[in-house]
Parts: sequence; C-alpha cells; structure tokens
Amino acid sequence: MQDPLYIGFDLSTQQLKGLVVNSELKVVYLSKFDFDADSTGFPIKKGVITNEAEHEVYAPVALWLQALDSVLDDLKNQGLDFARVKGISGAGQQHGSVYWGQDAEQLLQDLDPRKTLESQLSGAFSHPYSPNWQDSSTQKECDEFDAFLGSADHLAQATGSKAHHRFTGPQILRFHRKHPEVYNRTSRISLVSSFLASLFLGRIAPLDISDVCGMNLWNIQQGTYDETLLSLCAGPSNTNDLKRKLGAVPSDGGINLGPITPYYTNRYGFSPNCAIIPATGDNPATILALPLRASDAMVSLGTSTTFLMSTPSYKPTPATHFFNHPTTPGLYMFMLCYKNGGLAREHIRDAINTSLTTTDKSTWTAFDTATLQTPPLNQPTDSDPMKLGLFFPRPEIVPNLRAGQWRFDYHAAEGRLQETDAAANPTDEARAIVESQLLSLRLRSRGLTTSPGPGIPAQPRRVYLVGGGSKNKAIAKVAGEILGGSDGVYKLEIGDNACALGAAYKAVWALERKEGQTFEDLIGQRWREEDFVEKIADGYQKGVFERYGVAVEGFEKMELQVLEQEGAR
Ligand code: XUL
Repeated sequence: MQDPLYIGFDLSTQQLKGLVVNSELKVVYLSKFDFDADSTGFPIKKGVITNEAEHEVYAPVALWLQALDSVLDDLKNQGLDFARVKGISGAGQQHGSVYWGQDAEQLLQDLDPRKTLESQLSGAFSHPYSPNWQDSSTQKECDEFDAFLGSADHLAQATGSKAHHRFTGPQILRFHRKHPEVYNRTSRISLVSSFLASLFLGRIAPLDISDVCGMNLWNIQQGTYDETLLSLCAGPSNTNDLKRKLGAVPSDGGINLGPITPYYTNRYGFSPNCAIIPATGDNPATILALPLRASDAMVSLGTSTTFLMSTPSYKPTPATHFFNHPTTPGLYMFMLCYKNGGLAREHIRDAINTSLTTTDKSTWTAFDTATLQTPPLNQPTDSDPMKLGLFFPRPEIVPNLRAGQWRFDYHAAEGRLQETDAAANPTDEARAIVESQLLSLRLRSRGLTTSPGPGIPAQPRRVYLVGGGSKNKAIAKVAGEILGGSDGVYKLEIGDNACALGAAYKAVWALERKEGQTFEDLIGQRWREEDFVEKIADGYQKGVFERYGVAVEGFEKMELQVLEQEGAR
C-alpha cells in the first residue's frame, strides 16, 4: 500500500474546499466549489439567503450536498486514489445548525452509490435551511439566555461566551418558537461541522468538543451540557428530548468515529477502513493549521479582526470567547471577534492618499510611512499626553458601541483622560488606528500570557499574523511593539487554506499519534516551519512594550468612559 493520505474539508460560508495531505503534511490535491459561482438551483448571494425583515440569514443545506458531490467528483478527476485516504476530518463555519428529519439515519445508511448525495439526501431534513452565523434575528432569545443564569457574566463563566445572535442555543430557541411543528419532527440537530462528518459516517455524528462551545449550551468546566440552559432552550418541550436531539459529545477531538459508509467505497473507491474523525469549527481548525503552542497568538487582519490563542487559562468575560481546544485537553482556544478591522484602516489610508493626491488610492506606502514616522502614541516626549482613540466605521461588539470615532489625550502620570477634537490630520491617525486595534487585543489577552523568562514581562511567545493586513510590515512592527512576542512576529503563509489544512492535520494526528501524543508534539515534529512562516518583525522590545503597558490602562479607561457617555453600559 502506498503512503496514506488525509482529507480536510472546509465547509465555509461561500465555498466548500477539499484538501488532501500526506503524512508529511504536504498538500497533494485541492478542490474548491464556490457556492455562488458553481452551484445550480439556489437563490443565494455570497452563499446565503437573507430575510432582511427579520434579520435572518440562512443557507440551503442541499447546496452543501451539491458542493460535496462536486468536490469529490473533481478530486476523482484530478486522479486522487481514494483507496489511500486513511482519514477524513473537516472544518465547518461555526454556530450554524442543521435539522434532520425522522428518516435521516435510514437515508444516510441506504445511500445508493449510483446516485448523488444531493438527489438522495435533500429530503433528509425537517427544515431545508441552516441558520447562518451572520443571522441577527435572536435578540429576544439572547436577552433570555443572558438573564437565565443571572447575568451575561454568569453565562460567559458557564459556557465561555455571553449570548450572541449567532450562537446555536438562542438560534434553536427561536427556531423552536417559530416552527414548533418542525422542531417536533426534528430527529437530530447537527452543527455544520458534525453535519459534514455525518455525511461520511452514514449516521448522525456527535458534536465536536470544541465546536459545541459555540452554542451557549455547553458548560465548559463541567464538561457536560448545562441542564439549566438546556431547559431554557427546550422551552415548553422536554429537556431530555433536546438532549437526545443534540446527542453525546466525545471529549477526545481525535476519536475515530468509525469507518466511512459503503456509499463512498463503492462510488469513489475509498478503503472500507477509512476513518472519520470529528470535524470541528473553522476557527478551532485555524489554530490547527500550525503547531500553535500555548501562549502563541494568531491575529487575523481581514475585513474584521480575529484574535486566536491557545491557552491553559480559562478566564471568560462577556467581551471574549473561550472554547475547548479542538485537540488538546487542558488547553482552551481564546477568541476575540471584532466587527471592525480592515475597513477602519482603509478609511485612513484613503484619507491620507487623497491629501497627497496619490493616483493609486489603494497603495499603503503613505500610510506605512506615516505609521513608522509617528512616535509611539504620538507622544514626542514623556511629558506629552498619549494619543488614544477608537475608530469604528461599523458598530462594534468588542466593546459594544455604535459606529463612531472618539479621540482622547491620556495624561498617564495623573491617569487623566481628555476628549479631543475629531479634526486630526489623517497622517497622525495612521499609527493611532493600528495602535487602537492592537491595544484592544493586548487589553483583552493580557491575563492569559505568561512571562517567558526572569525579568521579562508576560506576553505571547510568538505572534502570527494572517489575512490581508499581514502583508503590511508597518502593522507588523507596531504589533511587535504592542503585543510583544518573546520570539518575534511572524507572517503565516498558508493563504486562505488555514481551516482546511487544520482539519487535514487533525486527521493525521488522530490516526498517527502514539498513545498520549499531543497534536502540538506530532505536528510540531513534522511541520517544516521554513515553508510556511517568515519572521517579519521583532516582538518584545524593552521600554516600548512597558510604555504601551501604561497606554493599555488609559485605553481601558477610555473605553469605559465612552461606554458611559454612550449609555451603552
Ligand atoms: C465565529 C464566527 C465566524 C464563523 C465564520 O464565532 O461566527 O468566524 O465561524 O465561518
């Protein structure tokens, strides 16, 4: 038999991707199906359907079946020898739920290899749509979730997050109220990740130990569903019935759920021994795209900013998220999900370019120069105030504030803040906005880092930058100054394949690990760092890191003051 192969699928909002790696973690095949461009028969835009009147966003589940048929056909056409595939895992957009009908398991078991999944399973669902993470129809349910254990803080302590519109518990509660008949006819509820695994397993797969934390239903420290929250979510119907619909959750993210169902061996030539490994959420899968060590941080600088960290600490607050780590017991995934990010930086870039009458409006040269020429906190001398600000072209959730801009002078010696005029010169704002975004990350992650050595302050070991903004060396430099990174700031070059890679690596680890061997250890031994990362900036710099430590205090005060002013607290 030739060397084994592993498939990681990424079922995201706008596409399905199938990525095949070998035991050395090298990518050998890749196939993509773009929902808008490649599907037929679904009235979707960017992969979803929107009902603006009710703030609903959802995706047709049959679309995903069509996509999987197509990706498997394409991999076959590319020459993949499916008999070599030893394991399959996946990454799913988080929080989305799939509602299976009464005969779902039978349909999954009886799949005819001569026919497509779409033609056989489109009728397997009690509800043909999956509520999407962009849905915001559940304000009422979120208020109930936040109140049910006493406060949003208590909910965050129990489940790792306060209530969010997209989280599956509030979504199920609303679904239940809106479609009581359909809810009753629903045999099982999957997350997008476990839906994907179910298709390969030929029966409903359990929820994943990390992805289950995106529901507001799983009590992370108890390692069980939270009975109180289940009773809220089940409403007038039976809590046990809801528990049965959701199913048990294995604690091992690398568990072998069982062999692939015969449909795939007959239709594509998979080995009957090919193992199905739990698929996880796309964010947990992202931290598996490299051997991220505890205390390493990943910053995704896209349209929005996402911050991910692997940490042994569990310190939830209403502004942050904690999930079980997808592979490693005793570790957690810490996540910050901002609404703002790239757009705020682009506004200032455009303003600077306009004032310079630069012809190419999208060039970052002037923005970078301005960032690098401005002293930290635009503070020429120690006696000058630190310039701080908040820049939100869109309403923000971290913290919960309307769209707007606020600027302050912080007189650190007296701990005094003074609001200033908006009419700042755009070139002064370039550094301010980058600093503002990074100070917010440092403020919220500072309790999770540890000191890397005697006399060195607590900070991440490495900071990995991904996404569009990671190309920008000026941002990387400021990231190192503010966040530190005892080993530096790195750019992670895995394009947009992070989730699919992480899923494929999860399958490699699950099936090749020695007794007790962690994901970080196995993948760490095989990962050729030089192929994937480039050090792009220094991390910790004595003096400047400590100065930003003072600024973080001012930043925290500023946020509180703005929240008070806006009546948002
Ligand atoms: C995370 C979240 C998004 C989706 C995107 O909480 O809602 O990142 O997972 O697919």
